[in-house]
Formats: sequence, structure tokens, C-alpha cells
Amino acid sequence: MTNADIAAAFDHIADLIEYQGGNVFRVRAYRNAARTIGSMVESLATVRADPSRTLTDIEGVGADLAAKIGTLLDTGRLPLLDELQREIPAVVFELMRVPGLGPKKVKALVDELGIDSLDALEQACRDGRVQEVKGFGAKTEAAILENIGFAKSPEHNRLLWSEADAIVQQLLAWLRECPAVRRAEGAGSWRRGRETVGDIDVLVDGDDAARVMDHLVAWPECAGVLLRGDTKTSIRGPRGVQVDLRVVDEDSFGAAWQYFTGSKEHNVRLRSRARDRRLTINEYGVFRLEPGADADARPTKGAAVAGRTEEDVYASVGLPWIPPELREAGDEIARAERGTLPELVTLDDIRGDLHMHTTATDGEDTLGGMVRAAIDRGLAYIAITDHGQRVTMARGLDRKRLLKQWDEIDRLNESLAEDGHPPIVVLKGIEVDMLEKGGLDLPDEVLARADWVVASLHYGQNQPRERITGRIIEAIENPHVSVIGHPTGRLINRRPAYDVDIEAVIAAAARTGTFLEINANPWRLDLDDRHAAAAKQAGVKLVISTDAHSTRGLDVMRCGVLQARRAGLEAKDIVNTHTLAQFRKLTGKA
Ligand code: DGT
Ligand code: CA
Ligand code: CA
Ligand code: ZN
Repeated sequence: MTNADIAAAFDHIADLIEYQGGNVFRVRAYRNAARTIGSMVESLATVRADPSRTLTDIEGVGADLAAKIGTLLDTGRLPLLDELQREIPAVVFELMRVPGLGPKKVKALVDELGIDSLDALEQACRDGRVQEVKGFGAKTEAAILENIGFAKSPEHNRLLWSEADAIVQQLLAWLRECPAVRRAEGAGSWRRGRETVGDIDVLVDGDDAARVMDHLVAWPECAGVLLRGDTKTSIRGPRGVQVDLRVVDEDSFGAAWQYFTGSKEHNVRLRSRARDRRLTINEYGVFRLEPGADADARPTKGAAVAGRTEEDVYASVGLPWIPPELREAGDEIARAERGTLPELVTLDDIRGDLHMHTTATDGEDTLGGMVRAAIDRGLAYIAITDHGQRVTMARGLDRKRLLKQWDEIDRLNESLAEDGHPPIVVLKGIEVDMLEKGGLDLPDEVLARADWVVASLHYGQNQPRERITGRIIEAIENPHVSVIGHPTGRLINRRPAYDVDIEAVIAAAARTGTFLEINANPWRLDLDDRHAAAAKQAGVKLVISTDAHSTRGLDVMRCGVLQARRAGLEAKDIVNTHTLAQFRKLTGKA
């Protein structure tokens, strides 16, 4: 079982307990553990196998959950989960995939209307039966009807990149243990850093393909063989994902890696460029076409001009190597040709993290814990941005509690600076809420004293486009607001963005010098690559933030960086790549 499987199992248990109306603290414990485990890079099996460590070292994992992880790792199942699944009809899970339908609402639909499928729910909405159920109304019914389409779409049933990444890392480590494998690499949408991944593509350089395939099939995570050929094998991996493995020889590795990385559209453009040069590109290499030869004929091996490395493949058509994140048939080939490809931001460029929570609101770790974790990750500065008072569910901070937290931060900074070289500087921040009726949930006079203000929209997400857009632009125009948090509110696979005129938001941000966030949480990645590129185009600077709710949550920064790279962003486009001194100049505040 991978971390992703175990996280999914715990999330599932949380859903089921919630569905039964069980203890909220139990639900929260499973959810927290799932979140932590889901964002871990190291596998739980590795942690358990290490005699010097224990599973209970992991945030949010106590003795009980550690034992359950052990059972899952050993047997692939969990008696508690089996029991809950026996008690609760399967349709519940399907219905919970509809955005806006939580366990409580689903239970009402199943109990009151006997809904047994998405189709039945759709019909019940059309018949107007749903709005008759207690707690529902005509508006909710209309929203459900709209969201059923979202839940049904195959577009929203793909793995998150971070989930796919956990599987890819584990698979590559397994393949590299095989003596017949000279080199193993991931390709496809995973390598391009897409926000979701349909199937996983891996490539092996090796002479003995049969032996490599045997090794793949013997992978403990292999749940079945879908297809077995001489050079390609497809299996069913963890979480039901398809894995395509291809074995190629050394001379073709670069060409195959390029080909199977895609995107398909990028490859089409590259091939047409090759044809103009009397060349042909395929997964075996780049070949010279003989005069008069048919461009689609399979050329002979002797005619190969490139194939061993990706660099050679691109060079053969007169281009520098193009980073996989850009291979989406945008303007990357034109820019490569002109020599103006961006120098994409990297994780190493990141010096600060400007959005995170502590136990003062809905975070799991204390201020001190978050600061230590940030130091461990080599950050030079962070901003603590707990929720403002509107977020009552998270015990949002009122003026008094916020000022108390800032005093605590002052003292912390003083003690960190005692020996003259503070390892980190902690900025006094807040995540204010844009109120449903307009305005923010803390007064300007308080915000004026902050080093950094994130403004986010959590409530009233169903308001019409003008209202939502107006609320966000009003926040942008507030001189104390530094950045707009997760500007569209979408949750990948779960909930579409609220109805916002993002172009107007970008224009307002450009006009006022307000920053926009790329929220690095793998469920959010908000702004997405397209909007982030548009923001840059308009002269807006972006902030990549983890929005961490635990120390582990700080590790999702890489997901945000990947999204920024897909947007073609460079270090200079990102606020938190700057030194603290530069950052202070940029904000004119801290
Ligand atoms: P996914 O799996 O839906 O997340 O997206 P990809 O991009 O991983 O797509 P996939 O797995 O179908 O194929 C992997 C790569 O292999 C794709 O990006 C380009 C290459 N490829 C696959 N089939 C074709 C094809 O018919 N023509 C061309 N030119 N390339 C292909
Ligand atoms: Ca794929
Ligand atoms: Ca594939
Ligand atoms: Zn937040």
C-alpha cells in the first residue's frame, strides 16, 4: 500500500464516521492523519522498516492510527473499514463526490428519498423532490443538479499530481532494484507536472525487456496485468491507476523519453518542424528522410541522426532542450527558436512562505512548531496568517487575539535574534475574509499594523459573478491587502471555481500593485497555470504559498512551484524568491 492508498483509506473512514453522525474529533483525527500522510514523500513502509523510528513520530499519528497503518501495510485491508463499508450503502461514496454534498446531506437524500445512484439523484432534482427534503431548498436543488455533471465528468476522476507522484516515486525505486534496469524514468503528464494525471507512463533503458516486465508484474503494488507485449506492459497499480511501462534501448532512450513525455500536441508540432527539415521523429529516434521517400515510412536504423538524449532530439531540429512543463503546444517552440525560453523558477529559489496557520485557528501545530519546521526547510522568512474572525468554524482571530499573537511573534523574533544571526524572520500576518456583504472581517486600523495581509473569499461562494468579482476587487483596492489568497476557490475534482471575472481581478491587481497567490495545496493549485501566466503578462507578481495547516503542509511548496513553472514563471516573477530586504522594498510595508 502506498501513502496515497493509506491516506485515501483514512479519508474514507472519516467520511463514513461523519455519515453515521459519529464523533467529530474522531473524524478530524482521521482527516488530519490522511492529510499528513498524503503529503509525505517518504513511504510509510520505509518509516516502519527503520528500527530507529516509529510511525507515531508522524504528526497526527498516535498509537491507534500507527497500528492501523501497520495492518494496512501488512494486509492491504482494515477491519474497521470493511465493517463501515458493510454498514453503509456504496452509493453514498458516489453521491459524496458531488460538490457541495457532504455526508450529512447525502444521508438525508438516501434516507428520505431512497436515492441509489447519481442518475436517480439527477432525476429527483428534475422532479423537484430534492427541494422538499428538510434542509434543502430550490436553490440547493439547482446547485446539486449543476454539480452532478461535474462529478460525472471523467475530467474530474483523475489522480492529483501529488498522488500520482507518490506512486511514480515508489515504482521508480522498485524498478531501479532490478539488475536488468540501467535507467528508469517517469514520462507523460506526470513529468509535465499537470495538475492531474490520467495514467502513469514509465520508461526503462534495458536489454532484457522480459526480465524488466517480470519485475514490474512482481511489484507488490501491482493489482493486475492489463496487457503484456514485447516492449510494453500495462498494469493496474495503486488506487486503480493504469501504469504503462516501456522498455527501450540506450540509443533510443532520449527519443522515447521525449515521445512519451508528450504532450501529444507538442509532439505533433515537433514532427512537422522535422518534416520541414527532411527529418522524421518517432519514439526510436530522429531519422533523415531519403529524397523522394514517404514521410510516414518507417526509416531504417542506419539513418538515425539522434535518439540517445532529449537534447540531441531537440538539437536535430535546431532547438534547445525544452522543459517538460512547457511542452503543451503553447508558444514554447517559437520561444525556443528565438532563444527566449524562460528560466523557470525552481524550489531552490524559494526563500519564504507567506501563508500558513497555527493552533490559534485551524492549524495542527503551534507557532513555535511551525517556525522550527520552516527553519528546518531552510526558509529565511515566513508569515503567520491565521484566519480572521469571520471564520468562526476555525475560531478565527478577533482584534484582541490577533494583537496577542503578534506580541508573541515579536518576542519570538527577539529571541531568535539574540545571537545576532536569526535563522529566520517571522512576519506578522493575517488571512482576512472578504465578507459576504463586502468589506473585510478586521478593521483597517489593525491591518495597517500587519507586515503581510492575505485576503481570501471563503463565504458566499454562490453569489453572482458581479458580487464575487466586486468583493475581490474591493479587497484588492484596500491599501493594506498584500495578496489575494486562492483567487478562484476551485478544488480540483471536488468543486469548480466560484463565478469570478478573473481578468478583471488581474487588471485590478496590476493597477494597485496587489499580488496574487498560487496556492500550492495540491487540491487547490489556485491560480492555475493559465491564469498565473495571464497575471504575469499583465505585470502582476505572484506569491507561491503552501497555506500549511501543519508542519508537513509546508512540503507542498514543490507542487506550487511546478504550477508556476507550467505558467512559464521565473524567479523574478515570484515575490517569495526575493531576499527579506528585497521583499520589504517590494511590499513597502514590512
Ligand atoms: P494523461 O495520461 O491523460 O494524464 O496524459 P498523457 O499526456 O500522459 O497521455 P498518454 O498517457 O495518453 O500518453 C503519454 C504520452 O505519449 C503523450 O503525452 C504523448 C505520447 N503519445 C501517446 N500516444 C500518442 C499518439 O498517438 N501520438 C503521439 N504523437 N504521441 C502519443
Ligand atoms: Ca499518461
Ligand atoms: Ca499512457
Ligand atoms: Zn489559509
